[in-house]
Amino acid sequence: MQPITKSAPSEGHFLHCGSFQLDLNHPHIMGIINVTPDSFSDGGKHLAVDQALSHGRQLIAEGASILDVGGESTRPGAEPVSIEEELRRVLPVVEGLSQEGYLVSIDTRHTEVMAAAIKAGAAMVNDVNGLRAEGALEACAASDVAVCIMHMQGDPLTMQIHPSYENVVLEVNDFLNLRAEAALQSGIKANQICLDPGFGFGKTVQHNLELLRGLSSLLDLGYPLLAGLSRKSVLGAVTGKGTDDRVHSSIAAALIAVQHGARIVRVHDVAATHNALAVWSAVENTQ
Ligand code: HH2
Repeated sequence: MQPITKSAPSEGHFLHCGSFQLDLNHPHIMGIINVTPDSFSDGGKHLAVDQALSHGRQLIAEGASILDVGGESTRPGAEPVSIEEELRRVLPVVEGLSQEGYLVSIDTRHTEVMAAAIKAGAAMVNDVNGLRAEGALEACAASDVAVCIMHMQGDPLTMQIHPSYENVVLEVNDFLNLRAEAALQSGIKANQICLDPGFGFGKTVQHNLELLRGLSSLLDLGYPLLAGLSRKSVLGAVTGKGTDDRVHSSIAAALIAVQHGARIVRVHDVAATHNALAVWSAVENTQ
């Protein structure tokens, strides 16, 4: 895997993220920093600012290209937090890690948090709600950050009650297509957009497996794909393991996602994923 560069590329395929260019000829790891008391697998571990900062440095040392900072759990059934509380949790972490020169992504559904995080140095906005909140598209278009547009059926409080689709891959495809179009209309450039099918967000185990199997068909939309399967319940359903015992299945899922076209994988276990992708890259590059 190649490190990210800070200079504009002359050729190739890049995701433009503020002053960073992510080289999409190689898969990248987005390391997760949940500054929350209640995230499903690492809640409470990185609540203090200095803990979150040192976790971020460690994830970079282990091979992450992007640090995804979130202050609101979106696990199924999670209660929303106030904007003030979310800002209080994420802003010092976004600012600190950006100032250290890292590519920081803000994981939020809220326009106010997006705008404040961009001001604090975030180079990517990762929105599980697909930039559908009022003003979200405009807040992102006002800068040159990258955006990750994710599919979710329903909202975190209720999304796992009765997820239903006629054809999950087609419906996710159509949603992402419409949202990417809306992003372009708002002034966000095509080379700033990546798309995510939203594993676990309003999907049954079967829906998640179908989506992973059909992931490469989403490449036809013409944008890089991000996949987040790390430690998710679909892996628990397949292996029978609890959240803390899903590292191996998460590595398998990340590898399958990359094999099926994902260029960014959002993970908790960066070192292990980095090793797995190094093997994948070595095989791909010796063809
Ligand atoms: N999954 C989670 C949060 N943000 N963003 C993207 N783009 N894709 C995902 O699949 C995704 C995401 C949920 O995982 P996590 O952050 O570990 O848990 P929690 O929401 O409980 O904080």
